[in-house]
Amino acid sequence: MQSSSLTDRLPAGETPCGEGAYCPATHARPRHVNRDGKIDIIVGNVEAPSTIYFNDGSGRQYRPVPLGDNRGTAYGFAIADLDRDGLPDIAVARSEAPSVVYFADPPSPGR
Ligand SMILES: [Ca+2]
Repeated sequence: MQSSSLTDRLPAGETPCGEGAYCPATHARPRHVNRDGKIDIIVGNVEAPSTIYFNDGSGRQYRPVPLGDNRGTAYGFAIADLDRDGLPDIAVARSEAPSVVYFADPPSPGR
């Protein structure tokens, strides 16, 4: 019996987006999402939350953090400090769902 990882079983160009399921990725961009100086990766999906992969600094380990809901298709991202609070915000362009902006929360005391 031959075994394979979930990624090995996916069609070319697809990425896993949930346990026991996959969704097509529509957009992947290296970006500075937080301000740690390390390049992170943000991936848009079809009918699944977009995911930010935070770089641990090695460039080989990334911590996935889902972003938003599972509606529509995310096809573009812009990262900028839109509200001028000094923290990066993320705008997500989507089809078949409203586009959204996620404003970064300032760190709470103790974080
Ligand atoms: Ca901001």
